[in-house]
Amino acid sequence: MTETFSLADGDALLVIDVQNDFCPGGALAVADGDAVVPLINRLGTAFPHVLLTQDWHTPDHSSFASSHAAKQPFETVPMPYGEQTLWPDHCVQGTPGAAFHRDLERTRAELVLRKGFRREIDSYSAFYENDRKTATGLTGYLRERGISRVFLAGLATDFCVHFSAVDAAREGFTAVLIEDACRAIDLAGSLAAAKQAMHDAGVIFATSARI
Ligand code: VGL
Ligand code: ZN
Repeated sequence: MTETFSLADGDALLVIDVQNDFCPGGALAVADGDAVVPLINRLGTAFPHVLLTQDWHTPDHSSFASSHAAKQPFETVPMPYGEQTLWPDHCVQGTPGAAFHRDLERTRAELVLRKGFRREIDSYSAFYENDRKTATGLTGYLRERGISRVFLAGLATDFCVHFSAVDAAREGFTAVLIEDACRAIDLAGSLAAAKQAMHDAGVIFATSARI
């Protein structure tokens, strides 16, 4: 049975990384990534709060394979904070690839949260950087604005959406993944692992038609 949701004042739509580089033609294109845009635009009209995140890396970011000698994208390297997957250069600050998809409705967005902007550390989650300790401030923002339930949509299901959803639940928010409004990279089973981790963290799985 799929749950139906009625929205209230404390509900926010958290739109993760709907940027050109994650859409077809982009540097780290997610298959069918742009298909989330009309769904998110429709959902955005129904929510009292809409928040966007933007992956926002320095040109020499340590999560880029190009910053490491003899490393290829999708290999991993040990970092002081743990194992880091290396990516093609993407979402470089101020470039067209880092811009939001042109059709993404953002007029009503009350917050644009940038992440991954420090060279030494990546940030998949909208709440904590990849050391899992450095806070972005989003928890405080949500609490101070009286938001208690966070619905997540965007790119990519198995990385930034996944880590954001798990952290939202850990921070004590009700976290709802809008599955059909997300698309995955699916690197070596990462989608199945992400779904398991979200399930284990208590994230609720939903579809946009029920909201
Ligand atoms: C993402 C890999 C690298 C994402 C961001 O938005 O899921 N994935 N940077
Ligand atoms: Zn990134």
